[in-house]
Amino acid sequence: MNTYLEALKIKLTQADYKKLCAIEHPKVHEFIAKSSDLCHAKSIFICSDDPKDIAYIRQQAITRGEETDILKIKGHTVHFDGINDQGRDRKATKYLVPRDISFSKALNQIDRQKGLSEVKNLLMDSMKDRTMIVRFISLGPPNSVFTIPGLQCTDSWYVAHTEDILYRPGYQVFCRTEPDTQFLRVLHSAGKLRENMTSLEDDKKAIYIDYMDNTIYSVNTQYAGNSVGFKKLAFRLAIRRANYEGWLAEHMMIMGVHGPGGRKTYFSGAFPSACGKTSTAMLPGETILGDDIAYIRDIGSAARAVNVESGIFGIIKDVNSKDDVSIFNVLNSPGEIVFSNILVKDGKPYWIGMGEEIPETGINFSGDWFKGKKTPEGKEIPFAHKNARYAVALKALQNCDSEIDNPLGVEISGIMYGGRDAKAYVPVQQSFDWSHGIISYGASLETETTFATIGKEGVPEINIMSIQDFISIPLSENICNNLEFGKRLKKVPLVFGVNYFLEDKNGKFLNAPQDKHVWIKWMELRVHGEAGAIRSPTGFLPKYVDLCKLFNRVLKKDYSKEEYDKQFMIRVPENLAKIQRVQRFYQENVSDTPVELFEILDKQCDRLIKAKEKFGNYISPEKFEW
Ligand code: SPV
Ligand code: MN
Repeated sequence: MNTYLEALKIKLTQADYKKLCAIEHPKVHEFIAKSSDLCHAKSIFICSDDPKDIAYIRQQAITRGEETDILKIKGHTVHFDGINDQGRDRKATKYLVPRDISFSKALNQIDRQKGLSEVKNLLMDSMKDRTMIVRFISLGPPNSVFTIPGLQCTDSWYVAHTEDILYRPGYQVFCRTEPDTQFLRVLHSAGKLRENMTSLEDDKKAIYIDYMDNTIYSVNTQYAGNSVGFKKLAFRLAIRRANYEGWLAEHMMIMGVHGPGGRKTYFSGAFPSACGKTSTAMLPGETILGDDIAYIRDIGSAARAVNVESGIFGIIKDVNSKDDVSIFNVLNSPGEIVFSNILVKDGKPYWIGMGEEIPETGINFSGDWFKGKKTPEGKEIPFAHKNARYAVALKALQNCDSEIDNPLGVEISGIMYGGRDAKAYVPVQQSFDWSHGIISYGASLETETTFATIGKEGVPEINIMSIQDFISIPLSENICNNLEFGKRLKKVPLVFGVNYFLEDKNGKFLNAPQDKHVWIKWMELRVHGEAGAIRSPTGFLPKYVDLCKLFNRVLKKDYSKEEYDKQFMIRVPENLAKIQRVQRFYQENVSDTPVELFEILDKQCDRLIKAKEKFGNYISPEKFEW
C-alpha cells in the first residue's frame, strides 16, 4: 500500500479516495499528502472534472463568500481582492535559486533553502479549518505533443473555480500518465482572511518558484495572476523547458484572421499586459484561439501553436460597446463569468471606461463604497480597480476559433510584437526576415509599466518579447532560442512590429483603437503576397493605397494621406535613441548577448543615418519608394 495514499485516506471521502486511487502516479499522491501535511488541511476535496464536482466548487465559492452572486445576469459572479492584491506582484515573486548558481540580475531571486523555509513557514497550518481543493488540469490540448499536466492544491474555491474557466480539465490526463511523467505542482493558500474574504496579510505575500522541483508556492494572495499557478507561474517554468527542448513558450495571443475568399490565416502576437493583446485577438469578424500564452513547436517544419489555456482572464477597463464590441456583448450576456474588482450597484457591474455613468455608491473591494470614501491612511478609494478583470471560457464566445483543441495546433503564418512606444515605431511594419524581426521588434520591445503589475505606472522599460518578467533562464539564451527556432523552419512566419500607442507632438494618440484591425488585415494580405510594401530603414511599411482601401473596407472610414504621413513617417532621432537604449540595456544587463543582436541593430542604425543624410530627420514613407 502506498503510504502517501494511506495518509490521505482519513481526510478524504470514500468517493474522493477512489478518485485518487485511479491515478497511479506516486508523485501525485506524495505532493498532495505533503501539501496537506504542511498546511494541516482539515479535509481534502478531489475534483475529478465531473460536472457535479465542478458545480460544487462554484457553489462553495459563493457559499463561503469568496464570490458573490449579486449580479443580475445568470452565471455572473464577482470576486474581490484586497487593495494591495489586485495585480501581479513582481516584488513578492521570486525564483528559488540553489547556492552556487547565478541567475541574471534582472531576475528577482532568493536562495533556495532560505526561500523554501520562508514560504513553508507562511503556509504552515494555513488550512487548519479549511478544505484543501485538488485540481488537475491540462496545459494545452490533452493527448498532444504540447500537453503539460498540472496539479494545484489550494484552499481558495475562487481559485479552483477560476481554473475551471481558464484551463482544460486534466483528471483523465493524470489517470493515463505513466509514473515517470513530468507534471507541474502548485500549492496555494489565500492565508488569513478579512471579513470580506480578501487576504489579510498581503504584506506577507510570497510567490516562489522552485524550478528544481517543478513546484510553485503562493501564499497570502488571491489575485489570479499570483494564485492561479497555471498562468504566469507555470509559464515561467515552461519557458525554461521550451528553451532546453528547442520550442517556444510565449506571452502571445493566437487569432485566425479571415481573408478574401473565406481563407483563414493564423497569427500570434506578443504584447505586454494592457497593451492591446486581448482586444486584437477579439477583433470583430475574426476568431480567437488564445489571448495570453502560446506554446509554439516545429511540426513538419512549420511553426504550429496551441493555446495553453482555454479561457480569458481579461482586463475589463475600457471595454465598451464601441471599441470592443465582441467582449462587451459577452460581458452583457448570460453565461459563466467571474468579474473581479469592479463596482456592483443594483446587480449591475461597473468598471472604468465602460462608457456609462458610474453610480455614486455600490459594493466594491472595500465593502460598501461611496464616492469620496477613503482608506484609513486618507487615500481615496476608486470605485473599481484599473486592473479589474473578467474570467470567461473561450468556448462561451461566438468568435472562438474552431481549431482551439487541435492537438497539432494551428500553423502560424505571422507573428507580431507590440509595445507601448509613444515616439519611435510606426503603427505597423514587417521585418526584413526572421532574425531582424526577433531582434528589432521582439528583443527591442519597449513599453511602460502599467496597472497590471503592482508598483508605479508609466515607467519606461525594455520588456523582451513581453516576457521579461517571466524569463527564468539567461536572457541571452532566450533570444538565441528564438533566433534558432525560426532558422530551422522551412515555412518561416513573417514577423511584424506593431505600435498602437504612437503619439503626435502634443501627446495625442495618432490612431484610434479600431485602426489595429486595418493593420491585421494588411498583415494577412502580406502573408499571401497580395499587398505591396515600402522598404524603410526599420522595416517594410504599408503603402498608402493599400491602407486607404482597407480603412474603407474594414472600418468604413476615409483615410487621408495626411494621417498616413504622420503615422508612418520615419522618425530618425527617436529611432536612433531607441536603438541606443536597447543596446545599452543589453550591454549592462545581459551577459553573452548574441553578437547577432548588436549586428542587426547596428545595421538598422546605419540605415537610419544614411536616410537622415539624404532626407532629414523626419521622413515621409514615399521617399523610400522607388
Ligand atoms: C497579464 O498581466 O499579463 C495577464 C494577467 O495576463 S496575469 O494573470 O496577472 O498575468
Ligand atoms: Mn498576460
